[in-house]
Order: sequence, then C-alpha cells, then structure tokens
Amino acid sequence: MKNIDSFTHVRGESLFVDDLIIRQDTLFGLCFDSPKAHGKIKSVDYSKAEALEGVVRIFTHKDVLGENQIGGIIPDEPLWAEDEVHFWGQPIAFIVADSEATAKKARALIDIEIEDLPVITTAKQAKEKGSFINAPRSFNLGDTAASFNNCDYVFEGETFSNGQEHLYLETQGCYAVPQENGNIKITSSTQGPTQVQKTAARVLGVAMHKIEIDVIRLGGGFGGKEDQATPWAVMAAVAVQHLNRPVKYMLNRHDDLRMTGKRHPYSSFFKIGLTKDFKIKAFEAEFLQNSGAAADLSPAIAERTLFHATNSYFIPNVKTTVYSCKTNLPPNTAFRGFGGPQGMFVIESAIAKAAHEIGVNKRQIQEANLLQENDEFSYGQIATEVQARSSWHAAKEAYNLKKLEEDVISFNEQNNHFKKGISLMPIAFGISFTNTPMNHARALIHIYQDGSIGVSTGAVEMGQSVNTKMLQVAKDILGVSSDRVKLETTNTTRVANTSPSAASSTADLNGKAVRMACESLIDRLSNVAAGMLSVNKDIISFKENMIWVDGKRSDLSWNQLIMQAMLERVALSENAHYATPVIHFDKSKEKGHPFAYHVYGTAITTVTVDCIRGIYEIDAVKIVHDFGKSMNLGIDIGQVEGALAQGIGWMTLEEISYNDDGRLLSNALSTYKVPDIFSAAKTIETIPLETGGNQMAIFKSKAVGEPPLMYGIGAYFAIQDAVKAFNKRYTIQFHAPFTPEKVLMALYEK
Ligand code: LUZ
Ligand code: MOS
Repeated sequence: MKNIDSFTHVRGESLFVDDLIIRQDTLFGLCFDSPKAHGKIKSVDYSKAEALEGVVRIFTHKDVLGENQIGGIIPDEPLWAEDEVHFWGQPIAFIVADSEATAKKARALIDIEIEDLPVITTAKQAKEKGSFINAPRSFNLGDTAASFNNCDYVFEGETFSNGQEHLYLETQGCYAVPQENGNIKITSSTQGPTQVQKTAARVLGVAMHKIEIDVIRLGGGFGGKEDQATPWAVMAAVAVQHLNRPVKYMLNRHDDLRMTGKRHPYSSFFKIGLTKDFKIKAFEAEFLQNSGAAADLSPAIAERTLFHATNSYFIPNVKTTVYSCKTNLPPNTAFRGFGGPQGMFVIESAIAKAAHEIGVNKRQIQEANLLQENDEFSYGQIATEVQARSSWHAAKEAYNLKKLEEDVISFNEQNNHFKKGISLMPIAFGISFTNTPMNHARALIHIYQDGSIGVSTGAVEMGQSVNTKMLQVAKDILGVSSDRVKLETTNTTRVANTSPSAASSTADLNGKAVRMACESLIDRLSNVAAGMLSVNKDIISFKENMIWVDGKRSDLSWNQLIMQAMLERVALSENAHYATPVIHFDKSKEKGHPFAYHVYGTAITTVTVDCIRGIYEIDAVKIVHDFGKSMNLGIDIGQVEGALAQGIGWMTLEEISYNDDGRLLSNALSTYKVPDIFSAAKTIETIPLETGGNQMAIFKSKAVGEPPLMYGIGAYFAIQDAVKAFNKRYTIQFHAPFTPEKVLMALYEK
C-alpha cells in the first residue's frame, strides 16, 4: 500500500500549518531574539517598534500570567528571557502586528543593550569550568580496571562528532485561534501535541482543557519538533490570551536555523582493551555532550548514548559516563537516533583505532565481537532474538564481500589519483522510549452508520507514513477496504495525554492501540452478525467488506451489519489504550530491561576519494536490514534510504559552525551543506533479513524510523579506509564530519 498522502502531496494539496485558511482578523507574530550568546540585559527599548503603524503589541515575560517556564525534564528554560540571555537567538520578546512584514520592520527598530558575560561554546570548555545541566550518568558492567590488565592490546583515543541541523522542509510554526470562554485552539507543527498543550496551559496559567492542539501533518520533524515546536505555539497562545484575536507564527528559515537547537555535538574519550584473538574485553568511554544553554531533552539523549555505547557488540567489561555540558548554544535537542549515533561513532572509532594500530582489517575485530543470544548489555538487558551475526553474515554473502574487498584492493593498486575504501557498519538500536512511563498510546475509532470509519490516534504524521500504517491496521482487523477508513488529524480533544511521535515507536504504540480498539469493535459486531446469520459467533470473520462464516463468504455485507448494529443500539465507537508490557528500568542501579526489542542490520559502504581534491563519492551502500515481518516494505525501505542519507550527511558534509562569540555561522543553506542528489550514494540496496518478526512490534513489523540512520557511520570509516590507502603516514583521527577539507588534510598530512 502506498503512502495515503502521496496523491495530495504530489498535487500540492496536502495541508500544512501555512496552508490553513486564516481568519480575517488574524495577526502575525515574530520573535525578537538575543543578539548575544551570554549577557545581562541592561535595557530594551521597544518604543520605536511599538510606534510603528500596524504593530499591535509586543509581548515579554512580563505578560506571562502563569509561569515563564517551558523546560520539560528540568525547569531551566524561560519562554522569554528575563534579566539574562544564555544563547544567541534566545527569545526575548514577541512582536504581534498586522502583517509579517510589519513585524519584521518593527524588530529592526528594537534597541537592546547587553552587558557581555563569558561565552562557552564547546563541551570541553564547559567541563573545565564545571558547567553542567545535571549530574553525570554512568553505566557499568563487570570490572574494566581489572580486565584492562589482562588485555594483550589497550588503546586510547579521542573523538568528536558535530551537531546536525534538522532541516525539516516545513519550518516551525503554528496558528492559534481564540474560541469562546478563553479557550484556545492551536494548530501546530509539533511531534508532541500534548507537550504543547501542557506547556501552553502552564505559561498561560489555565487548565489543560482550555487548550486544544490540532496537528494535520508535519513537513518533517526528525526530532526537531519533539520539544522545540512548543515555544512558538505558546508565544502565539499568550498573544491570543491577551488580544482575543488569532495569531499566526511561521518561522522563516533564517530565524529557525538561528533560534532552534540541533543534534548534540559530542567530544568523547575511549579506552579499549582486546585479547590476541581480537575479543574486546574492556571498554571505557567518557562522553561530553554539548547540551546548549538549557536541558531540553539532553538528559534523555545522554542516557541513550550510554544505551548504545557498545552498539551491536558484546563487551563483558564496560564503563561509560556521560556529562551533559551546559554551554551558550541554543539548547540542543532530539535528532533521529537521539544520542545513539553519537555513542556508536565512539565504539566504531575505538575499533578502528585498534585495527589501525594492530594492523588488521577493522571488520575482523567487529566480526569477532558481534552480539549473540543471551549476551548482557551494560544496562542489564539480556539480548534475545539477536540478529547481529545473522545480518552481518547475510550481508557478507548476499553482496559477496570478498569480491567487493578484492575490487577495492585491485583498484587501489592500479590507481593513485583515486582511492577506494570499504567499511562494514552493524547496528543494534533499542526500541522504546528509554523513559518507561512514556511507552503508551491510545486510539479512538468511530464506525459511522454508513459503514465508513474514522481513526484517531496520538500518532503524528511527519512524512514517515505512520497514518498509512494505522490505516492498514484498522482495515486488516475490521476486514474492510482502505477507502472505508479515514485517518483523522491528531487532536488532543480526541486522544489525550500522548507521548510525542518519537523514538521510532509511534507505529508500534499507536498501532497496537488501533488494533485493540478494532478488536473490541469486531467482538461486538460478531454478536450482531451471529444473531443475523443464526450461527455461533466464534465462526464469524470479517474480510473484503463482507461477513464470513466458517471461512465462507455470507451474503451479509459490512454496511448491512453496521445498519443492524445501529438498530440494536450497539456502540460503534471504541477507545483503546496500549502500554508496552515487560519493559522496566531502575535508574538508581542503571539496570533493567528498557527496550521492547532491538533492531539490527549491517551496511557495507564503498567510496571513492579523489586524492587531489579531497572530494569523494559514495559508490554504494549495501544493506541487510532487520524489518521483522515488514507490514509495508515500500515505506520501510523508504525510511532506510532517507535515514541513510541523513546519517551520511551527518558524518560527511553537514558542518555546524558557531564562532567563539556563540553566533551561528552556518546560518543558511549557502553555508550549511546537506546531502543532495549529487552527494547521495550512487547505489543503495536493501535486503530484508529473513526473520519471524517480533511479537512486541505491530503486526511483527519492527520499528524503522531511526535505526538505519546509523548505517551512515559506515561512510566515515570507508572514507578513512581510502585515505589510509593513499597516505601510509596518516595519523588516524575521528573528527566528524569528514568533509572534503578534512579529507584533503588527512591525505597530505605528514
Ligand atoms: N525521545 C524520547 C526519543 O523522549 N525518548 C527516547 O527514548 C527517544 N528515543 C529516540 C528518539 N526520541
Ligand atoms: Mo525523535 S529523535 O523525536 O524520535
């Protein structure tokens, strides 16, 4: 089944926030944000801006009737700065005017005086100064100190991975409209409608039921709208509260790039110990996360770094610690993989360093340590239904790794201007919110009396096709054709108290709820059908818009049955709640079973480096991926390919840059390079690993959103492999992204 939005997408008819028909009395908002990364606000003069014709009002923290606080995990982030600013781009005020153009003119007329305070831009500086968001966390298994003494090889090293801009095609935005009695309806481009609702209620000082959030769909989220869609919607809501007029706020690209957080840059240190036969006996890592100026989701992201610090390897002695370092950058936030990719880059770097120093192929060390059934992760979960070795060997065989490697070697023997490199990248990614209480979802199904069906869930459609999957679940369980099923918008009045659409878990959690609701309806409708057909209820089934008895099609149609159910006053609506069973985690011990299951896979990446220019091409990425039993392979492979491109971009091209004053230099698409069709891998092949699927996944079809991003890490090591083939004196380094500039320097380093 195709993505149900493809028709309207292609025709440009799909609705996003900016496409909504707005009320005639709508006003337009615009943020005035800090022009300094750290300082005391001495004075702000709004008089010239306020005097501009068309400016209705300028809102500041003084207009907050509730709490000027938007921090979720830790309450450390004001909606609007009060006496101090902590990052360049921090919201200070909100201009509301009769047009966007007027608001923009007004913004230029605001005079602000800020007394500079010292600016921290890197995690290392923050650690030196003791500037942290919260206490560090550590996951420990076995005894690393003792086991390093028994290793034949011990290596240490340092890594850096930079941030990443989400670059959702649709920028952040919202449209807030007053209703009667002070109620407000906000259409928001958010992954977390409940988070927006809850925060708006908190800042406005009203009950949650006065705020309704509606989400049609997002033009991409990638984690950037898990937490950071909230402030804009809340600002607009404050304005509505005071003005009783609709307020729209769509960020332009420059403002969005400057004011929002990104993937966290990490500076990390590792120590790895191996035996002669390449078994990794001990691994230590210290992760310095550049959290930015406020917590946002950083503590949860730091935690996931620890969860994925050993990737798909079994290491019996592990000691990992993460520091969330407070700096004067915009608060960094969720980004596809959520700290996992940063952790995996470090273990892969440690293995690469060991291989380089010992003088063997990196994959020999990787292969010797892949997870097996019943191995223990550092956080106590026992690995089951492990597909680390199976996907690794399936990839080697399906793509003839031996031949691929021989081709690289012979190419490199014959060429000096160009060199090829190859790498293998296995992944293991845990599925579930690491914060156990977030793993729940609800669905509300209405069957209308004409037999058509409306499905509401807490899932937010952001291009990942979750609505298509929800429709598949409903139509399969109810036995109706897809044209009978409509997916409704995601709305807090229909489905309340939702977790954000995140953690790759949205289809699992909401899909299970849809399934449960549909099964309850089927149970009730079976009674009605049994009566109409004078048969036992247990032999009734639903298929192709008809009712079947004992596997044979009856004359009773779905529509006739629904009409009869109406007459018999049977409830045709159902609400269901799903909470992931089994999972638990004890933070006081840092042990438990946090994940419903893991997703595995292996990618083989080959690249060609131009050794005169330092530029490179990704020749091919050949993947064996564990989809479980995919319920929609077309959509799932699309997710793999998109995540791969995003992962390769993070590892190779996308270079976020702030100057020492904390100003974003890569503040436009002329200075921030994202993957395009020319930099995409020339070939991508994805083979589904044959497995039985996983019961914890919806229809045994495993979560697919985030895991394949980490295949992109393979590109870094494939390029490094090519550099090594050219420059025998290359000092191995782990500093991502491996941009052409850095490749050039590595090629000619003496
Ligand atoms: N968001 C979140 C996530 O709040 N918790 C998680 O564990 C998570 N994991 C991946 C992506 N987003
Ligand atoms: Mo996310 S990184 O919002 O799953």
